[in-house]
Amino acid sequence: MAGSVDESRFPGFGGRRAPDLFVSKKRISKDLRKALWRWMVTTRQVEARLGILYRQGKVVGGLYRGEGQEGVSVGSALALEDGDICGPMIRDLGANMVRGTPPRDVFCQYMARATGPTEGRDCNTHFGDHSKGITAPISMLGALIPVVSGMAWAAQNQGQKVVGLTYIGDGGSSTGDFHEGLNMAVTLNSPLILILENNGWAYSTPTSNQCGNEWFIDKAVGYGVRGIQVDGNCAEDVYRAVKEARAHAVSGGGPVLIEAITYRMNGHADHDDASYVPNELRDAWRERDPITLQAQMLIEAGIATADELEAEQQAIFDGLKEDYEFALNSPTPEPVSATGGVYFGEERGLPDPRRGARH
Ligand SMILES: Cc1ncc(C[n+]2csc(CCOP(=O)(O)OP(=O)(O)O)c2C)c(N)n1
Ligand SMILES: [Mg+2]
Repeated sequence: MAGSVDESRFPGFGGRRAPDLFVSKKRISKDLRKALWRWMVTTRQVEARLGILYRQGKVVGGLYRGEGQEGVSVGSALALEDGDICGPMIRDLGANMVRGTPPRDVFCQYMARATGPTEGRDCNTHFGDHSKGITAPISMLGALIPVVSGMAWAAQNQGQKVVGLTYIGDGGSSTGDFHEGLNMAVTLNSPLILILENNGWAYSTPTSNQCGNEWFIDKAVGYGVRGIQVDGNCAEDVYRAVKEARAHAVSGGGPVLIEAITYRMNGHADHDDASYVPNELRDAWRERDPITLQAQMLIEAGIATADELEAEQQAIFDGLKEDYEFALNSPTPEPVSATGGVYFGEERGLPDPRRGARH
């Protein structure tokens, strides 16, 4: 049995055996190491701007952020290849954007504009684009697992060498759909990669109150699937772990469950002040911010200087202005269009305002 958890690396996760972390020395190109940092910064900044818009009353509905978990969402999505299917959940805006959703669409979506991906029909995370291989999240936790698994299995049956990647939280892994989805995936030998984002909390419920496993990777044994455990705040390790899982799944090895140990740096959503999370725990995790860790690695490797990263961060910040202003200046949908577009190929009640602008 391994020793106990290194509390300085995984604050709050003590009292169990040390995680059996995935380690690989596979080389990652300089460009990719930089891209990991850039996508994490972009994700953080889009969400920060959404936070401001939320407080101004401009966001319609809730705002669920993935702050602190960008290493998981960005690192995993960047490891996918053309044709792969990705089904992000609420903490995975980074994956959604890496797969091709532009920030402008994200702002339009959250402000329920007619110019957004759902044209104002949904107001937060429930959007996707099959042409980019993005499957929209399903609110019922766990329900996306059998869907993405089925899509990946269908693609495999058509001879495609692709995987389906989706995500679940520690809390969501206690649902029936998690069990049924993973069980179905393994019996079908579906090329599914399921990332279990273990951030210690399911809303205000700590892990110890809803699951008896020491680590969630232990569930992989129960279902007979390959399990990989990774430091979710190291985007490069997440990237390597997903590459490894991808190779396993496309070569017919079946599904892989990856437990990414990470932390939720905000409340469940912006309406939750997370007063139940001890401040010292959040502060300790701030020391392991995935963006700071990646920046340190880039600087130490001589890939970028602190000044260069600072300037690039500012450029990303400035670049988003045009996107959220576009959304702010976009119309909300015409009420008469609400009943249109329900069935495939059906005309909408009014001309689609995006068509003129985009097609
Ligand atoms: C089946 C189901 N039960 C409850 C909810 C309400 N709900 C949404 S998110 C959430 C907490 C999820 O926690 P976890 O799975 O750990 O993900 P995290 O929010 O930590 O990323 C709950 C209870 C839901 N959407 N679906
Ligand atoms: Mg959780």
